[in-house]
Amino acid sequence: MAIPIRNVLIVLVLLAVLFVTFSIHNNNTLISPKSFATPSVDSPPLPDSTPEIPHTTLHVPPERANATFAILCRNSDIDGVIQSVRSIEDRFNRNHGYPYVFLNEEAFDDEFKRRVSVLSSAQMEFGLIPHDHWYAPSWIDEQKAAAARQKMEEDQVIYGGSLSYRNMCRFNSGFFFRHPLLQKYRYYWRVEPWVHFHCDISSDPFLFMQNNNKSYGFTISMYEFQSTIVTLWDTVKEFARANPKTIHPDNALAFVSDDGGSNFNMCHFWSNFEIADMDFWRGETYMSFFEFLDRAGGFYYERWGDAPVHSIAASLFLPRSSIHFFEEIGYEHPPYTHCPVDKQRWLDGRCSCNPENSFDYDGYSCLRRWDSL
Ligand SMILES: Nc1nc2c(ncn2[C@@H]2O[C@H](COP(=O)(O)OP(=O)(O)OP(=O)(O)O)[C@@H](O)[C@H]2O)c(=O)[nH]1
Ligand SMILES: [Mg+2]
Repeated sequence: MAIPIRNVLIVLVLLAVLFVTFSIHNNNTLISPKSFATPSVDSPPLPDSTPEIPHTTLHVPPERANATFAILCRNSDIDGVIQSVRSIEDRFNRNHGYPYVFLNEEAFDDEFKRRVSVLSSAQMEFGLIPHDHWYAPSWIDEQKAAAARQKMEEDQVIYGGSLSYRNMCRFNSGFFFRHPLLQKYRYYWRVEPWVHFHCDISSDPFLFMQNNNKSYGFTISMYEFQSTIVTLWDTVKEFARANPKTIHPDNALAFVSDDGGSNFNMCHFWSNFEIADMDFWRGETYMSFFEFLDRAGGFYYERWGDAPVHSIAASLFLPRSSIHFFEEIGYEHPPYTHCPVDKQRWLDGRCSCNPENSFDYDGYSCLRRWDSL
């Protein structure tokens, strides 16, 4: 008996409907929420299945010194400050979270604060320098100071004609550690715009200072321009004669003088990098030394730098053992770089500097003298 074509078609349509219904059911099973909740062992991890571990749990080590970064700068230094903060964060502070204090004799603008704050989750404070901590004191004869600036400018002494540079050197010599925002800290790490930290800093230099009784740490040393500190050493000697007890018996005088103190050999620690104990600057000895120098007027009548002032003080008033050379910290303040020369250190620190270009034993460096103490 022949099957009518119409019946065949009806059967085919029924089969097609059954097939489609079955497929939809299966697909629904595949995309069911249950399948999402229990991925098979072999499934790649889903993006939102990774548990959130708080940043702080991962990175902040248990111990931290009472310390901060200290950055003196202007609003116009923003690009250099960003580059320096990025560098120290990458190589050290992202694992530690030490705070920052930015200081300026003019208020930091919102743009500066906004662009700097985004660089680190560490606390950042922005401070205004009190007027009298920045500008020349009343006993400075401005006419005499202006004449000195003009003469030094004519003689092409670096920053010789600049008043703001002098304010900065005096502030760094005697005032930054008295700023209200720095009062709560003991140790500071000075950072300037446009510096580079070239190696991973795996152990905490602040804790090193604290646990080893170090008061002053440096990476680069060099000779000062004689024309900027003509009467500085005579003034230092006057202070030392009047206050002989301030000179430490185990001092590092030989770093700054080759003849037992008659003359300054111009060696100093390059103070754009400093990790130091502010209790030393705040103490009676250094405060009276700074007041003595300040009264003599050389910050304005010459161009005394904070580097020779700090270095002479550290070399005379501290035991040599409390001054530390941070060999492992690759550091560049253009045009000079200290790069670890020890091969293992350089490798372990994943350093981006070339040890062959390290300033350490350059003819203009004072590190050889330091080594021979
Ligand atoms: N707020 C403020 N900061 C200053 C001023 N002059 C210099 N500074 C800061 O003081 C520090 C030293 O100044 P620099 O201009 O870097 O001096 P330098 O390192 O001797 O010279 P450079 O080779 O130009 O870097 C830096 O942190 C500057 O940002 C100023 O007039 N106001
Ligand atoms: Mg600088």
